[in-house]
Amino acid sequence: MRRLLCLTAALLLLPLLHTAADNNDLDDREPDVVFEIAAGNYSFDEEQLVVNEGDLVELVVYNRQGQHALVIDEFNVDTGHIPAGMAVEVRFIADETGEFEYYCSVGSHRQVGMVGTLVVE
Ligand SMILES: [Cu+2]
Repeated sequence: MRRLLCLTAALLLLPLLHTAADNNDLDDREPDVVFEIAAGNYSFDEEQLVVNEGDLVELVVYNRQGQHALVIDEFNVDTGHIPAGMAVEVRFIADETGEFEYYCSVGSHRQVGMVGTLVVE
């Protein structure tokens, strides 16, 4: 049963789009922490992410429906618009402590509350 669920989850996350050439130097390393975040109708299913300063963070952002994106300005994270049914993987180094907002940059989604908080401890 567990195997089937894992397989289903893997299929849901495919195909995976790789982003931005500027993240290539991070591709060879194992991330310190990985979050899978689903984007749906004007919300993310994870409203708070907690990491440690210096972590190599990987976000796998899956778009269930509609058009969405995930942006964290302070860390130059931007998935770009993710088509429905697709996932995008982004990586960054959390090299500054504090609380940072992540948000959907599509339309007015940020204004209607499609946001979350990244906490770097
Ligand atoms: Cu959105």
